[in-house]
Order: sequence, then C-alpha cells, then structure tokens
Amino acid sequence: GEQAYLDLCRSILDNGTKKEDRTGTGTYSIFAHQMRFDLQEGFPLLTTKKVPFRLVASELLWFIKGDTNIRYLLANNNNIWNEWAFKKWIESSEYNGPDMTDFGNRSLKDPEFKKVYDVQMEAFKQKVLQDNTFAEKYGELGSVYGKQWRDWKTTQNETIDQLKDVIHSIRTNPDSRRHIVSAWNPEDIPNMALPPCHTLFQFYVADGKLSCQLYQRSADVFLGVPFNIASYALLTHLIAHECNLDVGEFVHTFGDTHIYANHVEQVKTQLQRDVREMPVLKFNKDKESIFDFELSDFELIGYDPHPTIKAPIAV
Ligand code: THF
Repeated sequence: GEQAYLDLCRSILDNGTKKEDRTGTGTYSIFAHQMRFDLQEGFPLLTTKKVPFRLVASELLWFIKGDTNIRYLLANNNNIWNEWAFKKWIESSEYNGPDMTDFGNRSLKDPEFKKVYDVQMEAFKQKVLQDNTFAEKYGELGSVYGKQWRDWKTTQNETIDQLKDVIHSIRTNPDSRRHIVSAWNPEDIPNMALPPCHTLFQFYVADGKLSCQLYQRSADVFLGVPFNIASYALLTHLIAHECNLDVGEFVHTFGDTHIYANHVEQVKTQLQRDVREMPVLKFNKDKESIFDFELSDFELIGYDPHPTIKAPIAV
C-alpha cells in the first residue's frame, strides 16, 4: 500500500545516485523497483498528499477514447499535458511570439519571464479550445498512449485495437499469458511528443480476480507516480467489471526511478506525514463497457488526504 510508496521515496533519498537528465533539472535515482497494491484493501490514491483524482480519471478516459489531442483534457480543465503540446507549438515556424526556449526552467528562475510565459500559455490554451484547425495541428501530441492502445498501425496499414483485444482475451481465455498492451512502438517513437513512460502492461486472472502489472521505464516519483498508480488501479477496476471479475493486485514495476532535485524538499515534507485510511472507489455499474464511462460515473468515498504539496513539473 501507501507505505510501499513512502519507503521507495525514503530509499531514493538515502541511496539514489545523482544524475543529470534530459530536462536539465537533475535527479536522484535508483534502477529497478517493484511495489504491490492489493486493490481489495481500498483504492490506492495517496493520502499523505492530496492527489487530484478528477485529473487522473479524465486522463485515463482520454487514453481509453484513443484521443491524443489535449483539447479534450483542456475542456475538462485538465492541464497536465499542456507543456508538451506547447513545446511543439513554440518550436513550429508558425509561432512568432516572444522567445520561449527552455520555458520550463526559465519560468522557475525568472519571474519576469514567467509572466510572459503565462500569457503565451493561456493564449495557446484558448486557441486549442476555440480554433479547430489550430487544435488539430498544435493540440496534437502525436502517437502517444491513446493511439497505441486503440489504433496501433501495422506495416500492412491495418489497425490493432489492443485495449479491445485484451478485454476480449481476458473474457474468453482468462488463463492466457498474453494479456498485454504495449505503448512502446519503436517505429512510431519519433512521432510522439514524449516516448511512453508507462511502457507495457499485462493482466492476470486467478481465483476470479483480475490483477495488472505495469512496466514503467521512467518514473517521476513525486508528481507522476501517484497519478500512475491511481490510473492503472482505475483501469483494472473498469476492466474487471466488464469481465465480471473482482479486482486483485496492481503491481508497479519500474526502470529508472527518480526524484527530481527540485522535489526533494516536498518529498521530505510528505515523509513526515502519517498515512490515513484508503478511500473506496464507487462507479456506475450500469455501464458495462469501459468505452462508455464519463467522469461523472466515478466517485471516491472517504478520501481525506493531507493537503496538496506543490512542485514544478520537469519539461
Ligand atoms: N513528465 C514528467 N516530468 N513527469 C511526469 O510524471 C510525466 N507524466 C506525464 C507526462 N510527462 C511527464 C504527465 N503527467 C502532474 C501530474 C502528472 C503529469 C503531469 C503533471 C502534476 O503536476 N500534478 C500536480 C497537480 C497538477 C494540477 O493540479 O494541475 C500534483 O500535485 O499532483 C507521467 O505520466
């Protein structure tokens, strides 16, 4: 449960190697780790800080729809993917506003720049929401999760709907050892705003329960991982429901497991807090197919977390 997450944070702070990274922020990292969450014990949304479930759920519904355009997220007031679309926009030849090079790091260090950046980002968001042509071009993140899950293109130019197929295989052949969905499509990586961090997941059925294991190649332990745990837990609940199974375990396996240098103080704050009772997930069981769910179908009962801890996202 949550203690496994806190233990992981502690062990990275104690034993992590300082490395430089793509974003220029610097991280403390360890290589290869595994955590397990028994989904029968409750819904694994961290309680030692507030994790916005609404954002987790709308991001998952966006993946499930096969959508790769941030417009849907913006329409749901979800801003977690904005920076990656914005980056493509400011690097395009059509952008002629103020210089936004390295906007992530500069907006942290330079308050004057931050003001200019905020104006540009707000204008970008409004344009994606209001201008269809602009949204199609610049709201698009390319061949990210939704595309690979629902619309993987073969060399014969056929489409593979991995999510539909895996649900079919769980229902019809539960003992199969091939219940796999892969977001890692080497040929398509150049067309992605960001290569997938949660790379591949597998389901397993035993004793009427559905378990899921995720292999995550790169894990932002403070900001991303709490989202990722909740997201795959929710996905497991929905697929179990569609397949008339109970939920089993969510097993989270990691490659490069890191805490960004500018998240260390936040992690220390979180480690001083006591773990509270896990919430319980309720959802509209009248819906059968995972493709039919909307945000309003989900509800968390008894979520009483410690306050939010703010931290900058590395771009
Ligand atoms: N890039 C990095 N550096 N870390 C990631 O975790 C990550 N993701 C997705 C894509 N690129 C990544 C995006 N997921 C937040 C949470 C998840 C994200 C991106 C951002 C975040 O900032 N969460 C805040 C709340 C934000 C808000 O309220 O708008 C938080 O406090 O939890 C890994 O999948």
